[in-house]
Amino acid sequence: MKVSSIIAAAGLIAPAFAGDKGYGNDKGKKLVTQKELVKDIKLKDLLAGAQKLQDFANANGGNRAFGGGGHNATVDWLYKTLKATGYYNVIKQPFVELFTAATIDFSVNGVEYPASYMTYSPSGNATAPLVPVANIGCDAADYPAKVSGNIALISRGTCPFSQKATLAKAAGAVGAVVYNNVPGPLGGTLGGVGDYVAIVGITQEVGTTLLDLVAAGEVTATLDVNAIAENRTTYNVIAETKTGDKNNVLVLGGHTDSVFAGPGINDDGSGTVGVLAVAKALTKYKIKNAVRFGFWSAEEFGLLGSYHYLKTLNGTISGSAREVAKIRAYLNFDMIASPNYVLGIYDGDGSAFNLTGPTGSDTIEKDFEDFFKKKGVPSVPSIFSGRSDYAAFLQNGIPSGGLFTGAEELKTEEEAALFGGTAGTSLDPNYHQAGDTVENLSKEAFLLNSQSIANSVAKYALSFKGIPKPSVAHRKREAEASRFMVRFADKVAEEHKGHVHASPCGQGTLLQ
Ligand SMILES: *[C@@H]1O[C@H](CO)[C@@H](O)[C@H](O)[C@H]1NC(C)=O
Ligand SMILES: *[C@@H]1O[C@H](CO)[C@@H](O)[C@H](O)[C@H]1NC(C)=O
Ligand SMILES: *[C@@H]1O[C@H](CO)[C@@H](O)[C@H](O)[C@H]1NC(C)=O
Ligand SMILES: *[C@@H]1O[C@H](CO)[C@@H](O)[C@H](O)[C@H]1NC(C)=O
Ligand SMILES: *[C@@H]1O[C@H](CO)[C@@H](O)[C@H](O)[C@H]1NC(C)=O
Ligand SMILES: CC(=O)N[C@H]1CO[C@H](CO)[C@@H](O)[C@@H]1O
Ligand SMILES: [Zn+2]
Repeated sequence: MKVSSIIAAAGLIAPAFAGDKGYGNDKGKKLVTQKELVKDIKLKDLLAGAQKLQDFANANGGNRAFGGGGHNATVDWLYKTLKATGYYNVIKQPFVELFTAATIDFSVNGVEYPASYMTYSPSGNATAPLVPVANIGCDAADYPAKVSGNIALISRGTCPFSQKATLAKAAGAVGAVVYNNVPGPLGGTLGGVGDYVAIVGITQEVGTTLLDLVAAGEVTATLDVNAIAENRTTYNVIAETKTGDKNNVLVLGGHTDSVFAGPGINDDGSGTVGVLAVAKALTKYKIKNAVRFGFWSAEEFGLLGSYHYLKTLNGTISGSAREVAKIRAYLNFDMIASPNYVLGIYDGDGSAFNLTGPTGSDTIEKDFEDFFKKKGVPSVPSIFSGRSDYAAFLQNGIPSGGLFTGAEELKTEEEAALFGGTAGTSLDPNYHQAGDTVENLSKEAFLLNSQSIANSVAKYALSFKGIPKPSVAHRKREAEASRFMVRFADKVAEEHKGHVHASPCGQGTLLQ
């Protein structure tokens, strides 16, 4: 349940600028080649870009969450940088969404424990006994009478956090704490505003500790959630080459916002900067197909910017529309420099996870694979679950792909053998935390992946061979298939537990 986007100005729909055909800003330039565009991507430029984003966060409370100062600075920098090239038509596309964030204090018997905010949770401040809820708290009957006036302790699982927050409130609880059912911290979202009690997430380990304490006698907890909720105007930045065939467009992008908890330099400063570096490098060359860069806002709140863009592109997420049909492929880059990385490629052909992208996604995957093969480095498939900005494109039947180096999931022994790094440790131990800084990027992954972006962009800027141009009817069928498949994504992810690089980059997208 999103707050409706009220500023959808008609003129901002797509950078389809009349009279651009044949605009001569590529006069005297040579046709782009994969080899040259790859060579143009330099680590020092990537690190300088990442430092820029770090500086924006440092100057604005340590984060780049959407609509805040750190994010505004990010958006303005992207806009100015792209505009200054003269090679792109650039727009800032505004939209309004509800932003929430909170500071949290959680202690039990006077001992402080780390707890994560659930997006859209209201404020609340209570000191009261902690009362475990039966089963997994998806049923009103799971909530004992003793919950009333006290703080409910609930296991994660099966039903959405919003259901637990609603049932706890209905049972008279004055706060709710959900413990993870797998190792690691638990942040999530209630999906929208509702009639909720203040609710936070804690690790499985702390959950076990608290259950033991309660079993040993009554314990008193303090849960203080100090939340803000405000409608914020924010922007996607869209830049399209002035030249190239506008009926056959490559779109690529990443999200520009961070979570509130940290600066978000891997998530997704890395994708932002990698894509920007390719955009800058491309300006030296002539191209055949138009290339459009999408820097999406408010991904961490549930992929809001990319969905907004596709809606305004043609009124609805429908898969049938004309502007949408001009987009031949979409490439997504969300977390490409995780410190304990794997080189993940979205499994567009479904060979690993049976979640197959629209026809052409197989070619996109293979093109990324070929790049790494040629470089002599391994790569692994990454589940195509719809948990980053590519989801809106899949739901329009647009062939898609991208790269992902991993979030909170633990590195397996097999992956450590392939990529080095530490087995049993998160691929990004700083995922959605304050430590997601410029110091903690993997330089190797950052450079390799950014070069891999360049390789694919140069290829599709010349030709979409291998990515069929579908009819509108075909797109519609593919869109329906993708929407159908996304419903199984969670189940598939569950079955592949431990081998999936599927995490929502967005805390904002974890609903249960
Ligand atoms: C960020 O930009 C929005 C939209 O222009 C503005 O309303 C808001 O005040 C800005 N936030 C900060 C912290 O400057
Ligand atoms: C919450 O309550 C405690 C004591 O009851 C108080 O010290 C604290 O300031 C309160 N926090 C807020 C945000 O009102
Ligand atoms: C945000 O805007 C929506 C729609 O205009 C409105 O219903 C809601 O009350 C606003 N919320 C806040 C916190 O201002
Ligand atoms: C793959 O998914 C399709 C539905 O999209 C299903 O019909 C098929 O049985 C699945 N195959 C396997 C091996 O799970
Ligand atoms: C780097 O990451 C580690 C965890 O791997 C974290 O403890 C540390 O604070 C981070 N450093 C910086 C400068 O952010
Ligand atoms: C804004 C825009 O491009 N609208 C188009 C959406 O698609 C229909 C056909 O499906 C066109 O008629 C509109 O012009
Ligand atoms: Zn992300």
